[in-house]
Amino acid sequence: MPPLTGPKSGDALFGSVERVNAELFTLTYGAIVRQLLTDLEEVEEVNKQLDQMGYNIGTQLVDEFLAKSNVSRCVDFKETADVIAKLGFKMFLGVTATVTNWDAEGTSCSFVLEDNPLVDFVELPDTCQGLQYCNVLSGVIRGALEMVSMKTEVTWVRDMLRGDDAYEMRVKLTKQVPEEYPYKDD
Ligand code: MYR
Repeated sequence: MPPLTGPKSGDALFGSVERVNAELFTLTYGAIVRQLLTDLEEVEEVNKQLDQMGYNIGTQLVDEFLAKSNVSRCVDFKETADVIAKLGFKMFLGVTATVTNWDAEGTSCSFVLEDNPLVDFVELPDTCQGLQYCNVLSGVIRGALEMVSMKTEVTWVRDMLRGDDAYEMRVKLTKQVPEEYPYKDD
């Protein structure tokens, strides 16, 4: 039998499979955005749809995240933000984010991404001004956080596709529903 060619170690093979999946995901997302731009008249509508898609994904993703990461419940929003930036982004996007620009109350912060695999191969034509290409990601964060009782508003403040020097997503905690103690004290 001829010797097998290709990656020698399991790790290398796994790495290349992951990379192919990431590329497929990036290209598929690009195709979805393109289709929405064709189907919907207003860019604003496309932005809303991408955010809603992300929200739906986020509400599902959180279970997988909690199961795989083994993180226990965070004590506050700051800790949650760190967990998302370091573990959440890494698990689902393959990169980490920096948490920065906290407000005095500790209820608003930014996630900064220097590298964003979602936009590999993407160039926005001039006709797409106003398109929030990465809205799926902000939707994911909003959806995932809602599943752990945190209502948030998530907006993009920097976007390299629009010429900024990084991607910066602002996350504002608007409501935290306290978890109910499951047993009654009699
Ligand atoms: C807690 O506060 O109890 C922990 C909650 C952690 C929520 C983690 C949500 C994961 C979101 C994944 C982000 C993916 C970005 C692409």
